[in-house]
Amino acid sequence: MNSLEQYKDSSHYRKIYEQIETLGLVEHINHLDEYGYAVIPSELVAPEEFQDRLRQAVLDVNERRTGQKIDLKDIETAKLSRDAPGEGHWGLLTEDPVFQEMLMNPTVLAMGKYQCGNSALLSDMLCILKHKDERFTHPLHTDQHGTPPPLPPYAQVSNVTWTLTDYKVGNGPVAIVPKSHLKGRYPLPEEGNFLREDAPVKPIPIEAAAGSLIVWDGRTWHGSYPRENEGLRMNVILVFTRVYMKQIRDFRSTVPQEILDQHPVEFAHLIGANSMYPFRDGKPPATKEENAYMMAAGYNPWA
Ligand SMILES: O=C(O)CCC(=O)C(=O)O
Ligand SMILES: [Fe+2]
Repeated sequence: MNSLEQYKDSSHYRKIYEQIETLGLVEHINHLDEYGYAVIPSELVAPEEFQDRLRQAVLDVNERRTGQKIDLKDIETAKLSRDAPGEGHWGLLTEDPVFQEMLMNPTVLAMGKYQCGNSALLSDMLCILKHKDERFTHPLHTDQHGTPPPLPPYAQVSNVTWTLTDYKVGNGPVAIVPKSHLKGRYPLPEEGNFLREDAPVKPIPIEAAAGSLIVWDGRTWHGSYPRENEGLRMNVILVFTRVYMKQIRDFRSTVPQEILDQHPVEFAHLIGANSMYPFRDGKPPATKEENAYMMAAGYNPWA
């Protein structure tokens, strides 16, 4: 028996699994377990109108941060003004309410929690805009930096990539090595450059229509192909992590109370606003209830 199976007979697992069933995601978690990634079609994610709001919000962030205005109608021909293969913008959560809605999207949360438990944290949220450029951006790596081998039999990080344009060969898609989550280690530097003729490890391009989620395990080896076609590839990436891990972004000291007030308490849990560590004022929390959701994580991978 797989060492994780024994923990499925629990309220923590059932809570997540019921949501997975309700949302029609069972075949996708099965694919994720077997291959280390899954592609979830846009019908199971969000309506077209929401997808357009997201695309516009990404273009607005890019304009605020780079000064380059790109019209939504031009994304199939646009070129970034920067002399690099792409632009990445971290820290999107407070840039636009649409990113907060995206975090609370049931399909996104179900996949993040399936991999990192009910106590999962948002580590950060970023967008990448990529244009035609021959240069290599991402050699093979995992997103679970600093987690030593042998890796545990569950994800410590989950990448939920929301595609905003079509991912296909030529469009600079993500490159994934199927089943590499089972290797239990990070790729070695000499295994990274998968574009070399004699590359020791060859990934496959992951095709997904705009609006899909591409979800992968923090242990999965992946990279990215250069974009050969005109126009932009755009995405928003939500990185989830386990409650005991350090988040990429310090949301606790930076998200204003007025934003927390607009969301259910789950939002505060997700960004770690009420995490036990680091201690507030150097002291443990006053009541056990405050951290019960985090303490539960020590007993079950889905807690
Ligand atoms: O842009 C890509 O295709 C891959 C980016 C990546 O490595 C990641 O999101 O973790
Ligand atoms: Fe990555």
